[in-house]
Amino acid sequence: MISMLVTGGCGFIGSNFVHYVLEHEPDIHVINLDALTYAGNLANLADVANHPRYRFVHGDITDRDIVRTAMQGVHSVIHFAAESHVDRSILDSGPFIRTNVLGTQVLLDAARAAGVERFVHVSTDEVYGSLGPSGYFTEETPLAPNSPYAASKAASDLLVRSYVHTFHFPALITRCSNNYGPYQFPEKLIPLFISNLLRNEPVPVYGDGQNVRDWIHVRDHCAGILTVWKRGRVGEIYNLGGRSERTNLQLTHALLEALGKPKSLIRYVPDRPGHDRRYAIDCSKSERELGWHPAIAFEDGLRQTIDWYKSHADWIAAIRTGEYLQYYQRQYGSLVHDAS
Ligand code: NAD
Ligand code: TDX
Repeated sequence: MISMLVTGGCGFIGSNFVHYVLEHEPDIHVINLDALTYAGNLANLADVANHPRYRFVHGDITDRDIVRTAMQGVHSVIHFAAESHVDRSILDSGPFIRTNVLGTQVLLDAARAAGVERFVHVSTDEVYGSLGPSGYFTEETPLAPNSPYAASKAASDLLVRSYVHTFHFPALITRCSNNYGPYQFPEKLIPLFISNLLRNEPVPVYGDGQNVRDWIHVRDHCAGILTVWKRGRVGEIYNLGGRSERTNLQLTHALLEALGKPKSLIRYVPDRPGHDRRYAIDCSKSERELGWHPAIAFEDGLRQTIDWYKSHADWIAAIRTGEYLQYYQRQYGSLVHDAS
């Protein structure tokens, strides 16, 4: 039995990953270290809370004592824990630097001291900056982060790189494009728009809606991370992407159509400051070297995701209270009143 420490397992991708590992890897015992920030939700893992190969540790990755204790006997670390929302990093970058940079450093030191054999650092294509109408991010693309979130992720990537170089620390880095799927917090485009539309509320499209994102189903991302953990080479970076580019407006129209809602629910709102125009991932290295491929077609994945949100009204309702409403008011202002 291998002991795998997953950080941020109560978030969107982390909880999908924990489910994926418990389903597919009978020889892995998962320890989930999560601080339960606004984005962490125990309900995401309620169905496996008593699983014999799963243990939850409530703690912050910047807390050296908690991390040292959680790291005991751990073979591998899969590091998801982060502040993950670009708009929140524009409102206040402090928590992003603390968790994403300092937290990663604390984890690296503890993992090194504990003799961890493999450390997968889960990063993002946003560290590469923004593309024009053509071209793709490869693993060789220079880092050019444009938001405080992206800068904090790039900083953590560079820290990981330095530990590999300086200490021969056995780390690998994944950089993935935009994920979608079950359990995604409804601040991100797809779950925000679905949950608003289910209540016949308007959806806020930033700028001209022509920004492009490359969408990947979260299960394909989880499979990619596990493949990198199994077969990746230490010190390497692996891009993961879905080969599914859509403008935000194309995506919005697809959501409206799938939910049978009118275009009049679209609201064009002021653009996100520093809004990256286009992301598109070249994931051919991961395909060629590791045999991983994104398998879920975007249309199928989107339909399944819409169905999941439709059938999890309680999960959404439990989130759309207190802190969420305050954030929504701060971020979208009058749209809140527009909705009532
Ligand atoms: P999320 O915001 O849904 O979840 C983050 C989780 O980390 C939460 O459970 C939260 O409680 C936990 N956390 C936050 N700060 C913590 C701390 N100090 N100590 C312990 N736990 C803490 O994020 P997500 O969308 O699931 O993203 C997970 C990772 O994947 C992040 O590192 C993100 O940068 C990366 N990533 C995300 C995407 C995407 O499209 N969402 C794409 C590529 C990479
Ligand atoms: O209300 C909105 N209106 C809107 O037009 C929101 C929330 C977003 N958008 C636009 C901005 C982006 O062009 O939609 C696109 C997607 O936005 P987000 O869902 O906020 O994702 P993005 O900023 O692209 O970053 C995501 O992908 C990379 C994740 O949040 C990151 O954690 C990941 O690293």
